[in-house]
Amino acid sequence: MATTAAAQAVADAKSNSISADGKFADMQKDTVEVNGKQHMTTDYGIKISDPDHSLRVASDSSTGPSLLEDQIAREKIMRFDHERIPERVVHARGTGAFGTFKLFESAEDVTTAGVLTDTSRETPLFVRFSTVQGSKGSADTVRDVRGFAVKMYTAEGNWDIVGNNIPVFFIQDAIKFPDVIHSVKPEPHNEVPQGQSAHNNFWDFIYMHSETTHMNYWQMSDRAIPRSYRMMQGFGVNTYSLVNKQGKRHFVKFHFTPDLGVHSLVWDEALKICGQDPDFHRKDLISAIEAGQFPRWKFGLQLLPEEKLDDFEFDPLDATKVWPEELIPIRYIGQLELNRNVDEFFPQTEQAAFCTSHIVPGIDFSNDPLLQGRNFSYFDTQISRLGANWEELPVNRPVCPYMNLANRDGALRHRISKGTVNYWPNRFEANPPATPAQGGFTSYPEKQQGIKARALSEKFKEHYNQAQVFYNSLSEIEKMHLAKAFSFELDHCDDPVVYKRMSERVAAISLDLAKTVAKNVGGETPTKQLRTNKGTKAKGLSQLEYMPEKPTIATRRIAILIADGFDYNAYNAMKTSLEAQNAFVFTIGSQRQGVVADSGQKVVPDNFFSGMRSTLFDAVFVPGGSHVENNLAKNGVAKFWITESFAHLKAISGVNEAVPFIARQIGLDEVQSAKSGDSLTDSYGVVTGYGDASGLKVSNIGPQAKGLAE
Ligand code: HDE
Repeated sequence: MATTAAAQAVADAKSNSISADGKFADMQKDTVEVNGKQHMTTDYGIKISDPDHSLRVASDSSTGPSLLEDQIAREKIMRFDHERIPERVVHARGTGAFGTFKLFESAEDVTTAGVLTDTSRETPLFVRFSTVQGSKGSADTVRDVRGFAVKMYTAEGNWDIVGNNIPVFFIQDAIKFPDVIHSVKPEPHNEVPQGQSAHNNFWDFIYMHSETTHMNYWQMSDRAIPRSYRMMQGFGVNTYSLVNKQGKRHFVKFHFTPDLGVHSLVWDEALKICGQDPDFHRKDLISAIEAGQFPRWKFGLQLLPEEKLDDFEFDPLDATKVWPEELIPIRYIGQLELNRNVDEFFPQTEQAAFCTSHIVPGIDFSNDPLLQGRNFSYFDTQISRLGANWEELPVNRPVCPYMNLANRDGALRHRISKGTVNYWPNRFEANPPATPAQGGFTSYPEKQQGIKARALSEKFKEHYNQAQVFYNSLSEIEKMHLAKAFSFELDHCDDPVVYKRMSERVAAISLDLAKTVAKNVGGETPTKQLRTNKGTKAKGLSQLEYMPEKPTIATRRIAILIADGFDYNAYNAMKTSLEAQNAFVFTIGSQRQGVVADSGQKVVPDNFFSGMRSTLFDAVFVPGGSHVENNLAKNGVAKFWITESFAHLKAISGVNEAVPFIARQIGLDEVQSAKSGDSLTDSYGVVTGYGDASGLKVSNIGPQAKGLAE
């Protein structure tokens, strides 16, 4: 019987019986509706008649002590006492969604993995995005690396790519991971700061470890303050292997490139949003999926034939280095789409658990020393966070058939395995292993030689070249942001040893940058470049290279400011036009009780001026009407909406009476001098005009929205 079941499992896996919503169907087995009319019960099933009072000795005239026999109250409180599981030691703050992976082009020339060769499949998946430093309750928009962890439920087992939105890492050897994380986490004596790398210990670590330089520059760039999870790249970071039918191995790096382009916040916005809406990124993801605006990423491979491993001046197995796209181009073969929000955060996102060591046949590891260490760490951390049977939890279990007669016991085992043996081989030949032909996993037979030593190969010792190329490749605006980021961070360090020698170290990359930073943070102004910088640039490093093919305002948050006496026609025309392009439009009024237009229509705003801030929107529109002079112009908060939007380079638009109002807030000559009857004025992302507003179509705002990343 068991043999037949196992054979069936292999046959099922081979027949690719998993559909795109296969994971959803799988989790339905464990999903219950809580909004129905089913009576409330205890966890052991008895119906509860009074959920509001503990059992106690009581009468009409006195309230006596509670009784120990009250299992109903004790169950409720004790379940509550144990509601939390340990938060992830890093990447504690995050959010996830389900989706699918589609393959457009088979990669059978380099791998046998079904998920990368069978173009008829749609593989269900789960993705969790996260920050690294902060705890579970910290804010979304902090300056930090973002996690981009993907779990694909393939027909041959789960495949996890546990990546980040930055293609390199701080350290080269996994043994340094506790140090780098301790240095960035809140300091041990006072548990400060939260969600920040701007403190002595982190920058001390960076100084002590020049291998962190490259990653540190990415982290100080705009990449570390994304506008949205939907607008950032994902990178596997580590080097894996792909093995084809002939047994030939290619080294590989995995890439996810967002269709919406790569966009960031400006730092002042990011800081303010931390307080104004700490859940900004999670809400952004949830609302886009809810609106059917599914985020998508192209999936690509950088491939390096095994025999070329030594052909570069850097070691391709060093995770502090990128593989330059000029030398190893990205081959895009598939698409990742997120299209279903979780039903419940705790079981589906908090209990989601990833492992770099989860690979499927056709994919293998490399000797990347960081990956080798990660392969131990993730499995171990899941056991301490979720227990031995963590892989049985609905979000973690595979959709393909799985069975291992030896792995049965352990805390909180759910599955009931029938059968009398729990070892292999056994007299029934139950639960036999699979041959490679039957889909059994075999490791790539790599020949290894060397001496046992605590060492890395020579090429790992070079730490600055790629950091210089990264910095050289940024646009002037990105460089300016990076200089400000370094200055902010080092300004928050109060130990002169830390900020003085670190600002000096910047001269290893750029003397100009080092001078700016030293001046801002109180270092000694350096006089010479510590290391020659030849000015070499490379492709794919500046995020401005990742503007979407077609600029779009879909899912961008656009605010329309109104008060009593606003021009209804202009309001309505703009709102309708924006919504037709799938923008998320919010009416922000002087009060939420209702605002009356000049022509008498009443509109109930989504929020009032002080309830929402300009920081939470990508653009703002002000219709004309008497509301401008009677209300907005007298309201400091409304005025600040415009000034602040302008300071954050948002697209701003207004018509008629709104034009001089906008002009006054931003002091822009072109807008100020625009006269009634002039055609559109379009300057610095501010689009204004007079008349019936018919010229103010979304097409005028589109180019401004495109410039938002700046
Ligand atoms: Fe992680 N990392 N990591 N990491 N990592 C964890 O595993 C670790 C590294 C990354 O959404 C932990 O389940 C070591 C690189 C993401 O659940 C832990 C090393 C990259 C997530 C762990 C690294 C990552 C984690 C903590 C150095 C980018 C969140 C909780 C060798 C490629 C996954 C957990 C999620 C989480 C260890 C370095 C990405 C402790 C030892 C490089 C996205 O196991």
